[in-house]
Amino acid sequence: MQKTFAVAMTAALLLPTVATSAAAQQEKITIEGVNFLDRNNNKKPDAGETPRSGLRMSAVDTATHKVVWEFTTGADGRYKAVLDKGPKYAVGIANFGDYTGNRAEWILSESRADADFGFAGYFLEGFTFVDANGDGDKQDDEKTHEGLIKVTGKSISGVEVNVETRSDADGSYRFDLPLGQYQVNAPDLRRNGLALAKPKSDNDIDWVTGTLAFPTGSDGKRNYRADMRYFEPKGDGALEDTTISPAKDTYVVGEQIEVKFKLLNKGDVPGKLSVIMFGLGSMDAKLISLSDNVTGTMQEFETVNKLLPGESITVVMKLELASTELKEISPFARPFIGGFKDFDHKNQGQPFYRKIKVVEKGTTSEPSTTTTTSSSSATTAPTSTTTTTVVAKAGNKSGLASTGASPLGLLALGSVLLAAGLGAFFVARRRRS
Ligand SMILES: [Ca+2]
Ligand SMILES: [Ca+2]
Ligand SMILES: [Ca+2]
Repeated sequence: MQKTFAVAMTAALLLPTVATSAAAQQEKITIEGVNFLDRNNNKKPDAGETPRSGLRMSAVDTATHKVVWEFTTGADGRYKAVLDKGPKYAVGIANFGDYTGNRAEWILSESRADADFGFAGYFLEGFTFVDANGDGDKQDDEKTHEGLIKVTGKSISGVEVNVETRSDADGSYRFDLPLGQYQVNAPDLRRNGLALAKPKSDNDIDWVTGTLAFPTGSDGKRNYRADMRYFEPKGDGALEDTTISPAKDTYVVGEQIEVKFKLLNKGDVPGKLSVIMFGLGSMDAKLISLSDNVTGTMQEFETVNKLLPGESITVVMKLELASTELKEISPFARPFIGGFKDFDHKNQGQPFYRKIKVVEKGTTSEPSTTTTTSSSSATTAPTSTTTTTVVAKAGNKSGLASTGASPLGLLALGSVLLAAGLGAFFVARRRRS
């Protein structure tokens, strides 16, 4: 800045000298041109290429190094220097800022009308509209929207860039950006019931992230394209195949179980799914682990990633049972996916709810080792004897009658057929009493 200021001061002091020394009949030359953003990089100002305003320009006599003309461009980006014929001049721009130019200066001693400066920036453009027929292009009857397309990032000099625009009536939009690193974000049109359509070509923005980062800094490209086509999705998340392992009729407090189920995207829009564990109170179990494809608590969690249409994941949760109050394991997928309503509410997991029976340790109805081991061997013996007898006789009906099996034996037989362990246990208890 200081240097520029010094140059300007020098120019101011010199100007009167130039003026007085210039004879009235001094022949003049005119150097003029335009400063513009050269989108198509052909070094010529074309229709639609934005003029660059606010540029400080100067003409320097190359022999004397004296500044003989200074100017700052206006909205049209144009300049016009009328100079004495004779010297050779260097006409240039003080500071290109976050741009590069196609040339640093013009060295001229004759008039020139197209002494232009083309600036290089980045150009992002494309179309955004509701692609009702899904063909990838915008037909006249297809609507645009009011959503704002946003670009954020930093220019090479570190200036924060945060700009936004709407599309024109034809669905087109364009950004002129200084050299830098940027990301474009597609408008969020969920409130309008619109989602980004599945990409049909490289022009389409990623429908999962709705963003495009550019440039990478290595591709040498200046023109970027990102089309943002929308459609009305029919979201459908589903939950299936809930299992509890080990599979048992009865579980004991303190026991660990593994609950597994599948989350599926059966709709046409990518999105996260969230799950509520119905019937699982905070005191009913302790969460040992949750598979890393979901995040949240024991009672409520969501997928880490969006699921693509047709994609499914298996969620595994390990629980330590803590209460006999737990009656059902019922994972339920919330009827929303990717922020859109679920089209089919019947497949959120309801058909796969699992009943569960949890009992306190020691009250299990299974043959209890504590009962038998605490009993004397004499008491235990009749249990096994009875069971053995009944089972043996069950195989021979006539034998059963002839040997005169006790009514107790017959009762035991029924119990044995229903639940062998249970029957035997009661028989043993009754005999003892
Ligand atoms: Ca051009
Ligand atoms: Ca279309
Ligand atoms: Ca569903």
